[in-house]
Amino acid sequence: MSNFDNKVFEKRREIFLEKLEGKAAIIPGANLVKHHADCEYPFRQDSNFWYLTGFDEPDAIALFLSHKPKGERFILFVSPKDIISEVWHGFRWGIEGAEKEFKADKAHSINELRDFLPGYIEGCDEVVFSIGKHPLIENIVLEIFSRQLEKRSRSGIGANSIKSPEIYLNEMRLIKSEFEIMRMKEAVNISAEAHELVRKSISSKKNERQIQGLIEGFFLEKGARGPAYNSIVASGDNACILHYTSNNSSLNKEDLLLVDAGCSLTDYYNGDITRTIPIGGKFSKEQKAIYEIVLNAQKTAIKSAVTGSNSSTVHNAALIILVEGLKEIGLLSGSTEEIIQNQLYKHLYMHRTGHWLGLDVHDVGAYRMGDYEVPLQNGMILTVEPGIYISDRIPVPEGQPNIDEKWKGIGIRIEDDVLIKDSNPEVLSIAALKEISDLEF
Ligand SMILES: [Mn+2]
Repeated sequence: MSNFDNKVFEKRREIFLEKLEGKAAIIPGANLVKHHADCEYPFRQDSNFWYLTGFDEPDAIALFLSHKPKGERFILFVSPKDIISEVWHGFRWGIEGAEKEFKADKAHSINELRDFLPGYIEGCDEVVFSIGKHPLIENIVLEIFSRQLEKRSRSGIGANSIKSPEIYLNEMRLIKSEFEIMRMKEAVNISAEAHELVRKSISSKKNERQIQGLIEGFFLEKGARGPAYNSIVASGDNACILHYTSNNSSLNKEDLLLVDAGCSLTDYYNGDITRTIPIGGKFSKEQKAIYEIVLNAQKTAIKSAVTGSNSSTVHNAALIILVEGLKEIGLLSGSTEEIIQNQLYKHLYMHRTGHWLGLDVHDVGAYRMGDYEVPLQNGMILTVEPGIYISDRIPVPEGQPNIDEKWKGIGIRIEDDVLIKDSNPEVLSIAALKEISDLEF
């Protein structure tokens, strides 16, 4: 038996097929990726493929044939059963399992893709396939498509264009169903508990790597698949490297520790949380000043994450507080409007304030299209993660104050996962404490 509720995937397929309106979609799963020699990275299914099938094996392809009658619309190509292979690499569902357990209307061996694909897509209005993302089968798809184009010029029937599946799937995945919200809460909650564990154990840890071990061990203990992305465990000045992942410096009591980590569940729902805590239990005067600015910016930004608002409004809400706070302590000068307009803060805050979160950590869905801002709607999940990073890596913009040594090496980010819910954004990561009084000991 598969571990996941088939009804969830059936419902999604139904909606997707309805949206396709006569088109045929080819959605490939992920392949194994080589780590070194004959060793591979842990398997990670493609999120779109997972979303529609719940099938967790490499080298599979799903077809969605909205031009065919009911009962002939969902086709799976999978690795066939093979005892020797399974002894070496593990269980496979095979063709029969794909039909019985995963409810494919028909399943085939992946080795037969070239034979069956032309017949399946014949008669569709358009082909739906992501060009440039699936090099192993793109040639096959393009070859079949161009053969049908030739036929079309004689018969007048057949697909004459290839569209991206993102048009249909991003829209679906951006709004989380009740079931998905439940799974996201689980992922975020385990992630938040891991941050609490770090806070409570920090005084006995000597190296960033031990913290990473603690967090990722906790994820596994809780039954998660593992970290959703490379955990960032950055003490002192390392925190000013946004995607720091070497995680191997010793911890100094005078420094802060920035941890950006979240787990991925077995069904791929992800948490993404950042906390910054004083390693020795006390913030210095300068650290506290910066922390207060970032926390204030983050809380204000979360409040603005309401239905009908948009991600730029949330970003700007944070930005205004950050800039005004930095002006107050002499790290920026001039009018707030001008500083924001000319991006004179970018040596201290160089990223956006949040992103969608779901099956992908930077989940699918547009934030804006040209000048049009995508409005926040109930069921969207947005991270809110302002920060300030003070180092001399990026030159101070002309006219802005030089940075006094006492500020350098402070890097702070606070990130929560927020469910959009009318005018009351729900902070899913609330279990990870962030008030100064909670972090000091
Ligand atoms: Mn994030």
